[in-house]
Amino acid sequence: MKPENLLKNRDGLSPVIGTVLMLLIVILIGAALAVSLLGGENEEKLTPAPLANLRVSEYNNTTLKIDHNGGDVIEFDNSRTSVILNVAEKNYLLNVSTLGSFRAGENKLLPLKDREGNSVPTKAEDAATVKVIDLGTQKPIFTQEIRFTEGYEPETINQSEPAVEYQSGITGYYYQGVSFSGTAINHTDSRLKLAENTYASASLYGTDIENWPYGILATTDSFSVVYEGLIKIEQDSSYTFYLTSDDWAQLYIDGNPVITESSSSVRHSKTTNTGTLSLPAGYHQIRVEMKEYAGTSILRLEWTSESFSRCFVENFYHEVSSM
Ligand SMILES: [Ca+2]
Ligand SMILES: [Ca+2]
Repeated sequence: MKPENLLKNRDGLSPVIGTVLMLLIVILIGAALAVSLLGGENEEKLTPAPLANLRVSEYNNTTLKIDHNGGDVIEFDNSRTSVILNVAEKNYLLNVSTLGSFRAGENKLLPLKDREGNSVPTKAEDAATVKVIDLGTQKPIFTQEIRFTEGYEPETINQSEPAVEYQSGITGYYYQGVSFSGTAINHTDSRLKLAENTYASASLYGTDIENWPYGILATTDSFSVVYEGLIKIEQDSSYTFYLTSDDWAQLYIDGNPVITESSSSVRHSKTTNTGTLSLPAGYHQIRVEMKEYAGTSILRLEWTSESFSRCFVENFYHEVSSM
């Protein structure tokens, strides 16, 4: 029987269509229930609100300067982020579309204009509240109550606790054995200037001996360390890194290899390898891997750019979440 004939045969078809419809309705209700029960929770897990440490650092009657002091990149786009300015008991939804991506270490000038292009009337001594809201999750990223001071840092009356803070230092994860596995012992250091204090290496090359390896691992042979954190770049420039190690070390920035060894099982005496790359101002992820098999062990990370001569990297930070 052809389908069109089936449809015409009302007596024979009704129960079939009825059953199919019932099944469809049951499936649709089930799917809708599943989405409503699970969807919200999953959505929250998949897309957490961005965490960022923002702060209004300057006011004049046409702009607010906002500093990004750490955390996630915030997309300043009217469809993704709202900035609400409350002043003289009125709320203004500011036009943020000209600002674009806002990353840690940057500052941006936010025009005091609403989305219709009207200037927001403000003056020095006004009390105001600035709220930044993530539209994807409808969660506030940042709130600051301020009193405007013309051309200067406004007085902060109150502000939300920063969701994330950057503290100085890079964290090392120390492992027994050379495979970066097992239980790590953590230690946060201000720079990588390390040499084993047996043999002559410590006195020859200098070392922050309290950081490594004594006092952290029970062994000074057969260990591996991964340092992870952030490096703050003060200005857009080309930077050359010098990574000195015994027996093996590699450097990654923002996940990209900058200095690598030819093989994971290389063992060499004190060797300095270099890598050069351009970095924009702001915070960047940094990772240093090091292995010591036996004998002397050394690790040093230095750098240079057109604006400073070779020295130890000390612009390290690590993220501390208060959520
Ligand atoms: Ca050793
Ligand atoms: Ca060695």
